[in-house]
Amino acid sequence: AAAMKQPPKITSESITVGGKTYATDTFTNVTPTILEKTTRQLHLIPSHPIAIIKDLISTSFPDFKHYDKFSPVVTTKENFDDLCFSDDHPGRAVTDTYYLNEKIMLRTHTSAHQLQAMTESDKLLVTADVYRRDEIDASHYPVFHQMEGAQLFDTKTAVEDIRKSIAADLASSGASGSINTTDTTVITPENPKQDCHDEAAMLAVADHLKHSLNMMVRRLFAHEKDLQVRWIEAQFPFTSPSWEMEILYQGKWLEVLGSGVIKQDILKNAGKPDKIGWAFGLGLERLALVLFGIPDIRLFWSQDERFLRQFEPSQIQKFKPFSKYPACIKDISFWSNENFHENNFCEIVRDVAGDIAEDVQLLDEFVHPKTKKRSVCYRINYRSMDRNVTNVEINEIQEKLREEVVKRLKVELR
Ligand code: FA5
Ligand code: MG
Repeated sequence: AAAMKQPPKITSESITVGGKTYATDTFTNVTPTILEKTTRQLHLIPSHPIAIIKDLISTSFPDFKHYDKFSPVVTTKENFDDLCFSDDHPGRAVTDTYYLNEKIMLRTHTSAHQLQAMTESDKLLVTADVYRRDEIDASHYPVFHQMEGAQLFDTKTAVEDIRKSIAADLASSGASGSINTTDTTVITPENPKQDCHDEAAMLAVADHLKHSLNMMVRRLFAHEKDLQVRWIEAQFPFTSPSWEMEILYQGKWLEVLGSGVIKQDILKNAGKPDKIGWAFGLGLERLALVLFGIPDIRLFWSQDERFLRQFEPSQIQKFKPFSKYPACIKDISFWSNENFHENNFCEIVRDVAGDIAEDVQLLDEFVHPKTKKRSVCYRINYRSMDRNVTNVEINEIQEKLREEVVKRLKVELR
């Protein structure tokens, strides 16, 4: 963790992060703005909303080993291959993932540490910052935080062990009826049982997974009298069957986590072929936005005392908005080309403007009738969370953006 605090260095030949140096190549697409985020470690600041949620959730898993200091720099083997991602899985694309080089990347999920943690523990949590190239708006940010959880059981005794464990939990927690889930696990051809699994053991593991996570959200949302939760079928390369949990919040179903029965190949690779288990990965920002009433995901990264001073360790309290500084809006139009990808454009915006870029919207596009060239126009909303931005300053950023867009995307400005 201390190593992660050292400022990253980036040159055309190499990247140094967390005290280690990696050679760059044609895959390299991390930027200084992104690498800087690796030093922040919000989940390790006790009075930060991300860490508060992390601590509250972990009280629902008292005897789990909690790993929260893994480096964000992982191999493509750890992030993808070990988790049964196919070679052509879209998550591997350079448009979606930050690469230091062909084999080294910033983790896109905490599942990248599943295998290592499972070789050591049968009950584990992993909390970490994760990185994904993405669009820009109030609910998307290229860095967010996940908590992974997994629990393994002896295959032979799983059914009996789980029955006892759920009964004990229900007895000690009093009523079980205050959560509204009418869920029985149904196995469908799209969401199958693994051939190697005994059906009764698999169903018991699925029950234990849903039971454990229902208890966790019920604790977290203790103040919501009739919290609505539902489980829907999902698909992940590393679990089968798989589900997502959604909670009803202000009239909308909000996806909170992905989960499922761990692929047996992963347990074999972890040296635990005689175990069966579940895993989940949840988004801490999603829960923090809802529980603290935080309106913009960029606020988590604010260094403004008016934000940071509001929170105390282990306590959920509603965020009190402070006045927003005015926005400055600029448009940019250019002729795009076949290689153009919106995420690459957004990356340049982040790189030249940093957190001042609040929102990027495609305003207009058309194809020239004669030349067949495609023209796009993007509107960028610039606003600081911490101070007033001047028009002069934004004009400079916009000018720099225009230069970089031409240089890096090889497009023609209009
Ligand atoms: C995963 O990342 C899987 N690794 C989860 C998993 C773990 C499944 C173990 C099975 C077993 P997904 O991409 O859906 O799945 O992300 C998981 C959660 O992270 C989401 O439910 C959401 O809460 C959060 N999340 C995903 N994308 C974002 C984003 N752009 N911003 C904030 N939170 C996000
Ligand atoms: Mg998902």
